[in-house]
Amino acid sequence: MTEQSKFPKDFLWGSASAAYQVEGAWDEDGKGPSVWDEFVRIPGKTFKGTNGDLAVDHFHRYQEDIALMKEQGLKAYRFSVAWTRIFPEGRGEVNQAGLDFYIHLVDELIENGIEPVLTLYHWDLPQALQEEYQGWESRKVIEDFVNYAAVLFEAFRGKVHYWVSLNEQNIFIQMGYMLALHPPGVVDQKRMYQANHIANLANASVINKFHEMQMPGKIGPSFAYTPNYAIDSNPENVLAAENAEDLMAHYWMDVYAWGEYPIAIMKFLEKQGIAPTIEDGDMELLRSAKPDFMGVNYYQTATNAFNPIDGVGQGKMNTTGKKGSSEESGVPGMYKKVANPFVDRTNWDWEIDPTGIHIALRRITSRYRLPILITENGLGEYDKITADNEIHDDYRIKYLKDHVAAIGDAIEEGCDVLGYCTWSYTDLLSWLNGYQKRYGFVYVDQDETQEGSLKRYKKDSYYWYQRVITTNGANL
Ligand code: BGP
Repeated sequence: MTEQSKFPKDFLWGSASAAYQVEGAWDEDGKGPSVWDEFVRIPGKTFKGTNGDLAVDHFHRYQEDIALMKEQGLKAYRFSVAWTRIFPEGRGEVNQAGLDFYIHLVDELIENGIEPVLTLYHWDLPQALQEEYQGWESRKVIEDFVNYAAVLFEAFRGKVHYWVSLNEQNIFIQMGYMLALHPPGVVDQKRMYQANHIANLANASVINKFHEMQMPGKIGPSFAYTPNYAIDSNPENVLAAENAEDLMAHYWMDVYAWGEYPIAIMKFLEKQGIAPTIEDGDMELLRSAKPDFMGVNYYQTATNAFNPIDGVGQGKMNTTGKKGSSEESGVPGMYKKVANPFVDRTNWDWEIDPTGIHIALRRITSRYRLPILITENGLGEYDKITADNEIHDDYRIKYLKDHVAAIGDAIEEGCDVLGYCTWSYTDLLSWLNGYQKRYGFVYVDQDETQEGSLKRYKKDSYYWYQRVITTNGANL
């Protein structure tokens, strides 16, 4: 028996990627180097030294990939533009050959009835801007980012209706300036909060530019939201969860939606001398920018407990896929992360919690009253290809099915969800985890040797999503 669909008629059933993770062709057609092109060459930074020089060669195979999307019935494809294809040095003359790649990509999507969702920035900052003025640490980046975005706005006016400003600012800033796991590989919280403030100003400026240019369509940031729970009802643990939610979520989403930093967190940062310097006019700018939706990348929840001022700090992440290898982690005086006894974990120790996306959608709806575009959700796992070139990823189907069901429930309760992009469409390069952590509907023969045939194979989840799309989510 087919159930009734809980999803709106024009719901965007989509899937996502990012330039550096799929394109390859890292120096073709005049493309300049990005900070990732440099960072991956530092020994020990990525799993088995993988890089995106070739990735899954989407740059040369986008037509084949789009044909697979079309056959599957995909309604939307989220991709990012590599800034250094448009401006090899970050600014100056437009590199027409680089822009042409995206013009062809967008045209091909539209011809195949797929709505393009364009991410302006998915972490591949021009290396030239990093060298010239330290990238996100200088206010000069604001003008360069707006200028770059405006070129894309004009090029795709009327063709692209959904735009993502910054992808996971919370991740690239924290990984880049606190954990040194992403470029520029810095460990300095003062610099981190300053760079983050400047990224907020850049995000607000781009959103304002989009609206000033009267672009037809919608723009918003994509936030990596990990809803926080308390381990139990011990008030100290509940307060720790509140701290985590304020420090790790509201510190970004409140700025996007309202142009305000959470009060308790600003006090906390000021006490430690690491609060950002806020200049005249900054808060007015942040308040003036109104995103049309909140983009949400949801993978997991976090469970928290009390952490004393001399308690645990940052622990090591699991980037090897060896279950249980991640270390305890927290912010002294605020919270520490503990294992949730009620959920399962992936081999990379990410907690699997479909109810968490329901909670995420409810919280965002109640707090910000904004439409939500789910810009990423998915399961990174080892996949095995059989002798007949089949991939039986029933674990991924289960993960996605449970999350889609939870989204349906949130929609029924009144959350305005515009669409759902799984991460990812094809298998691709995971920044720190190489190729063995796979996410796609489409298996790509590529691995850490980076010598795979690059052939594409449909996984079982490909056919599952095809059915979901055909029934508009009624048949999961
Ligand atoms: C998000 C990023 C993606 C993607 C995904 C999966 O944070 O926006 O680019 O990589 O997470 O993460 P990972 O590759 O670390 O498993």
